[in-house]
Amino acid sequence: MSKIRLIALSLLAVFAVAVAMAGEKPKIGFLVKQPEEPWFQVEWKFADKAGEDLGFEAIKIGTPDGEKVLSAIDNIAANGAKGFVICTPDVRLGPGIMARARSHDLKVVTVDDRFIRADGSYMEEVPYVGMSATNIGRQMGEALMDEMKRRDWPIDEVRFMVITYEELDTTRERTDGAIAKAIEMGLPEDQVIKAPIIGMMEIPTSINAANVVLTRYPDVKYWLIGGSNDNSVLGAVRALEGKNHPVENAIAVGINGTDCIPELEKPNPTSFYGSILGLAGVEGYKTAEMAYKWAYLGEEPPLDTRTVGRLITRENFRQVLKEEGMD
Ligand code: FCA
Repeated sequence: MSKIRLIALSLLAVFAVAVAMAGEKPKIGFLVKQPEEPWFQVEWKFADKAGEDLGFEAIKIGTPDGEKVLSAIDNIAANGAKGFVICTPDVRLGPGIMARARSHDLKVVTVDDRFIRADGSYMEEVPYVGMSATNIGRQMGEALMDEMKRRDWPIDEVRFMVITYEELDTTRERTDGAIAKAIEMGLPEDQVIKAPIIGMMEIPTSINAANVVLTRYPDVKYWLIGGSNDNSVLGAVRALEGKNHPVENAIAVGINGTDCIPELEKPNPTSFYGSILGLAGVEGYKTAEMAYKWAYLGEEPPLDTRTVGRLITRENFRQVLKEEGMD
């Protein structure tokens, strides 16, 4: 073989390896339980942003049940991913998810909903990023009570309906925090009425939960409404509308701040006063970055990272979303 041909061939080989390597972009999965919920869409958007900044690809898969989670894990492993972020559809799937991840040697970072073991204890060994739930709940309670006081409602004619989802620790801590804060700020404890959601946390299930309470308490004049997230609270607002409750005689505050934007944009105010905006963008970016750096660079993430919230209302939401880079 001529020298020139040999050099040409080896250059070609080097080129081929370079092309193959360039094609093998690092990959991580990003699995979420409710892909239709804007909260999770924001997380995905910012996971992509982290990928652009740091040079990896986020494979985004909606996984509304356990079977879908397991097949998604197999899928991303077959696609060459070395780790994933997950908001699980059921926290009790934690041990099973970890076993499947281990079988493919994948690193796992959890977001929003923390894995629990069969005995209900947290799987603290699995890195977690989520809301500072009690504090965010307390902010919701405070916003409701502040606005109630501003409107000068007679306290004995007020009831606080709380749309709960107590199966999930993060949402139970939020509603417990809201109730505790409202009581601290002067609401009598026996004026708190819980409305538990049966099934998934969605607007229709929340309408049902609220309707049970509204049917039992048809004569309440003033309602404060809080709940586990925006959709829980939006459902209760729709239920009040269904009963023709005067819009100005209810104050509703949600949590997430991502799923209520169309509500705040409505030309005529509804009873939905505001929401505690959580940092979906930061959570999406951070968890994707953590999974990537752990799986590809060997950097272990912290085990427990908490994010804060901020009240948004019709008056300030555009400005706050801009400040948080979420507009
Ligand atoms: C849970 C809720 C979501 C969001 C998230 C931070 O997963 O279901 O709506 O509030 O926590």
